[in-house]
Amino acid sequence: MNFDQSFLNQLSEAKRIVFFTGAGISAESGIPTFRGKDGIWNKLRPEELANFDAFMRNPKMVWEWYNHRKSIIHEAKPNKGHLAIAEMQNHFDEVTVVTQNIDNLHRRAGSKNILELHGNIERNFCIKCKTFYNEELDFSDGVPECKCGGLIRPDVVWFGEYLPQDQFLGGEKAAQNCDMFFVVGTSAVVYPAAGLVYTAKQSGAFIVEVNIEETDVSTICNSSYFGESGKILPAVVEAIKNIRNKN
Ligand code: BV8
Ligand code: ZN
Repeated sequence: MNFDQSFLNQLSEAKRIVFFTGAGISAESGIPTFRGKDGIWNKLRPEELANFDAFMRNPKMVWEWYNHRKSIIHEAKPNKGHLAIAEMQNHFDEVTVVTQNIDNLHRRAGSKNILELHGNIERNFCIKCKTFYNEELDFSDGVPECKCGGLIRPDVVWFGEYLPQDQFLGGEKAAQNCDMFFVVGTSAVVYPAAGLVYTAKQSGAFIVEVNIEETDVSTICNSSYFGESGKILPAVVEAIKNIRNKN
């Protein structure tokens, strides 16, 4: 992998780095992306299913979509990209993962400092009394119900809903205080998450994109590497190891 010199210089100086990730980092684990050239949901727009009105209109259909995705996620394992990000913790003072993914793969790969902007598919809660249900749910009536009679939904952020404030503020703080900000496997079209790339840029971070194709934020990146994150990120780990060994 040929990295440009300005990128390697930044890598050798950087103390605090952020990985802002999207569905693309989990693609090599077999989890389909939403958009992009191989996005499986290209025909079924996520905006139409991942919203509260769709859930109230047809909770069974929305649950079928989430159960299908859950079964894929349960079978999936962290890939070389997730593992490389976790390994960065051995080489930098502070590594923060700010993810739009709901699949838990960063945690399973061993990353410690993770902010989940769009929730987590493993958690569920009652829309009426807000009780959390993290264990097996009873789908015998099609849609799981709470003891209080309210419908249970997945604890993910749907379109039109606010992001969990602590997670988003943590993401903003990390973006404002990092030396390098990696944008990995995201089309960067969903806001306010995508705004973090601009926050990092305005705060003076060196922005690095890793994606199989150009995105809406490519033009503001200092370095862009086009290819699979499962190949590029391990090469970044090798590069930092080489730098550290020489010093
Ligand atoms: C909000 C969680 C305030 C659940 C998701 C008009 C203009 C601008 C904004 C808006 C607008 N109308 C509405 C909005 C706001 C809206 C929004 O941004 N809409 C856009 C789409 C127009 N945002 C919201 O509603 C947000 N909330 O604004 O609150 C508010 C509140 C009340 C009233 C008013 C305002 C909440 C958004 C949260 C949506 N939740 N998911 C679930 O997953 O079921 S969305 C969904 O998109 C994903 O889950 C993910 O979290 C998010 C981003 O997608 P990506 O991760 O980037 O994935 P994508 O498929 O797009 O891209 C994959 C990339 O990987 C591609 O680039 C591909 O090339 C690359 N790739 C593929 N393979 C690889 C790879 N790269 C590297 N290696 C590979 N191997
Ligand atoms: Zn309840």
